[in-house]
Amino acid sequence: MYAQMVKSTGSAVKSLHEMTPQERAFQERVDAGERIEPKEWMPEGYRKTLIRQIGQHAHSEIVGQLPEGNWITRAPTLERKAILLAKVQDEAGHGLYLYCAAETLGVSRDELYEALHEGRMKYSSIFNYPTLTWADIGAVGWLVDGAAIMNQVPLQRCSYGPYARAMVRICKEESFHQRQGFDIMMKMANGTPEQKEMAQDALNRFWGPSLMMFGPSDEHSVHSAQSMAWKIKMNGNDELRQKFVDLTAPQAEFLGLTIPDPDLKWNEERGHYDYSEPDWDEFFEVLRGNGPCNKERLGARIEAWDDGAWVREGLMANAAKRRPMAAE
Ligand code: FAQ
Repeated sequence: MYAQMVKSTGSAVKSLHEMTPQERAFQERVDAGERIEPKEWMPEGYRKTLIRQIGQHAHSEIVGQLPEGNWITRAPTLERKAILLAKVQDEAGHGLYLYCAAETLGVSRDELYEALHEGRMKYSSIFNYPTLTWADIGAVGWLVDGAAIMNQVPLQRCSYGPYARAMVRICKEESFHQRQGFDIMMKMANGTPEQKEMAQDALNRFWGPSLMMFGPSDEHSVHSAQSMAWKIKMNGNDELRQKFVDLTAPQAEFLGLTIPDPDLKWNEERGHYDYSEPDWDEFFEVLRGNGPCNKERLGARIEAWDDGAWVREGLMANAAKRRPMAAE
């Protein structure tokens, strides 16, 4: 179903001596840790890779509102409802900063939406899973926001200024999101046996899909090498996945919950947890549009876009009416 909107790269990473003088000067700036700003020269592949990654990131924030929005009307207390509402609004804000960052690269927000709606751009696989119980909202905050932070904290140092700056604010808010999720899990895990069972069930269903958020293993990651050379990505997918497992395993233990992986155990020699790979066939099926909620999620975004047509048309008509007045 998905084909990339823009073919960002496809060839191997060029060494410095294979580059044109302009490309070399650019790479040297990146290597020196300088920030690249919108009006500066950049290789076309760099620009396209950023549009792809920032655009997909923005779409993930917006689509990511849907599984949580599902529970706003059913949150168990007024306080939980207010917190969840604030979190879902934060995600909308994150999407908007990211669309703005993408726009600095010469693509319009409408073009990005169109690519999403036509299946030419992706959003994170995790949002194609349903949130069946209140404990799932805890698991999303704890695991999904936890994985998102692990990936996004290093991006605050990425080479493209507008993306790096957007990440600073986003990361601050994501860490609040992660803590609210963990707090829900604490309540559930220390509640009645039925509540603890719900918490365990949510962990069972969200563990594998959370590991998939980091992308395919390094050997199957098409973009990592070039993106890391350009500091659009600061780490490989497997490195961040391992960090996430190392951080989360003791948290699960603290909650008294069991990560659904019989092979998960501390490896003294490596100084890391050993763990099982998630089901990569399932991951690629979800990417092909065949996850449990792909059609529902995309359908909801398209419906929202169509429902908003009258607002956009009204605003355009008003702007057109005012233009001759402004010229007078
Ligand atoms: N889902 O070569 P790589 C959040 C695609 S924000 C779907 O390794 P790359 C906040 C990839 O696009 C979550 N597609 O790719 C929140 C590529 O396909 P393409 C989003 C995936 O870009 C919380 C192909 O596979 N975060 O959760 C996924 O170097 C709670 C080959 O993969 C970001 O976007 C996936 N999981 O590395 C909101 C962070 N993984 O484009 C609401 C920024 C891979 O060629 C509630 N993005 N693919 O057609 C990144 O760091 C990177 O883009 C990766 C993928 C690491 C996601």
